[in-house]
Amino acid sequence: ATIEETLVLVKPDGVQRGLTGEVLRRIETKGYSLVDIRLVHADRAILSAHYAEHEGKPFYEGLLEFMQSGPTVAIRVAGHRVIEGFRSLAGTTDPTTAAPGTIRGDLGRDWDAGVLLNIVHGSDSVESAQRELGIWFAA
Ligand code: DAT
Ligand code: MG
Repeated sequence: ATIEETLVLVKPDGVQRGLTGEVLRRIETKGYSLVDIRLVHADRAILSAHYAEHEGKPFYEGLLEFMQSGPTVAIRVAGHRVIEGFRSLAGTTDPTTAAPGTIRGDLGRDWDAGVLLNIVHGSDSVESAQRELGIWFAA
């Protein structure tokens, strides 16, 4: 079977802008299932685990600081090929050039914040999804 689970985050910019419902609406109208959801004010330990692959990059410290600036909504989402499918709904990383019709393309823009504020995160592989779900939905 190709039913997968992925981690979606509505990042602090999305929560602060009141876009949580809009992101949930897009996930639900696409036909994916919400399995679990929680509001997390992430600390550095969670974020350094989540973003381990980016450690040392120029935007890393700004990214961790921004992600601690307010609550994040973490969502466990299930569906057929949902990992790839949610990445497609989200659009590409830079919200200025993300395609219209996508979450980032429709709702995001560049804010000159030292880090790209792009509203959502979606896991990029089965391995990433399992690893990230363990971080955000740890007991
Ligand atoms: P994605 O979130 O599309 O998977 P990523 O994993 O490469 O992108 O990067 C994680 C986050 O870091 C991304 O959502 C926003 C920020 N970021 C990535 N590349 C950046 C860059 N060149 N400048 C500023 N922020 C960046
Ligand atoms: Mg990524």
